[in-house]
Amino acid sequence: MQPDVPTMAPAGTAGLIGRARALIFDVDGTLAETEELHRQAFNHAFARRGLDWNWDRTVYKDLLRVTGGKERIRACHARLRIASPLPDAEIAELHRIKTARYAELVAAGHCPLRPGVADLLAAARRRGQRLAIATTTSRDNIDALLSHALGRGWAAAFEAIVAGEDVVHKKPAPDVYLEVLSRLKLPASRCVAIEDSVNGLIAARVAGIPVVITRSLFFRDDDFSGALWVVEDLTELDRKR
Ligand code: XBP
Ligand code: MG
Repeated sequence: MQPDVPTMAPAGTAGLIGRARALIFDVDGTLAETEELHRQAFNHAFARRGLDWNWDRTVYKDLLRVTGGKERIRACHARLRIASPLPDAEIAELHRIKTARYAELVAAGHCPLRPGVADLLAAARRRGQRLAIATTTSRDNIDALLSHALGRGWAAAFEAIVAGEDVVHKKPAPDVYLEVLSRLKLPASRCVAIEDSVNGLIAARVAGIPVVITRSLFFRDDDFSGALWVVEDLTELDRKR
C-alpha cells in the first residue's frame, strides 16, 4: 500500500468533483485501456518496417515513462546505443503505420470505455459541468477511440480538446492543461483533472489542477502522492461516500 495516497474519498472530495466547473479528462489509460492496443500497434509497425524490435508488456511499461509515441521510439533506439540515430523521417513513418494500425484495432471494438466513464460523462452533463480533454496522444487517436465509443458526434460534448500535437511540451509538462484552462477561461482550482499516470498527475498539478487518479493496467502500482483521490475505476466516483 502506498503512504498518504487517499484511496477513500477524503471528506468533501465527492462534493468538490460534483461542484467543479469543468472535468478535464486524460485519454489513454483513463477513458479506455488503450495502451495495450498502442503496444500491439507499435510492434506491428516495427515488423512492417523490418525492425527486429518487439515491445513486450514489461518493456512497454518502462518505455511508457516517455510520453509521445515518436519520442518513445526515439528513446528505445537511444537505449540500444546504435551508432546511427533513426532518421526523423523513419520515426515519422513508423508512427504513421502504428497510428493506422491502432485505428484498425479500435475500430474492431477492442477497446471499450473503462467502467464508470460513460456514467461520469453523463452525470457531469446533467450537472451542467463543462468537459475537456488534455492528452499526449494525437487527435487522430482520440477520434478513433471516441467516435467508436461515443459515436461520430463525440467532440460536441467537449468544449476544449487539446492533443499532443497542439503543444510544444508533452506531459509531464503542464502545457496541455494550461491550454485547456486558457480555452475554458477557468481558474485551475475550479476544475478537476482525471488521470492515470504520474506524468499526467505532475502535468495537472503543475497547472494547479486537483487530480483524481484512476488506476490503469500499466501504471497501477505507481506512487500517486499528491492526488486528491486514487480510485480503481471511475464507478467509485458515483458511489455515495
Ligand atoms: C498517453 C501517451 C501517448 C500514447 C500513444 O497519452 O503517452 O503517447 O501512449 O499515443 P495520455 P501516440 O495518457 O496523455 O492520453 O503514439 O499518439 O503518442
Ligand atoms: Mg493516460
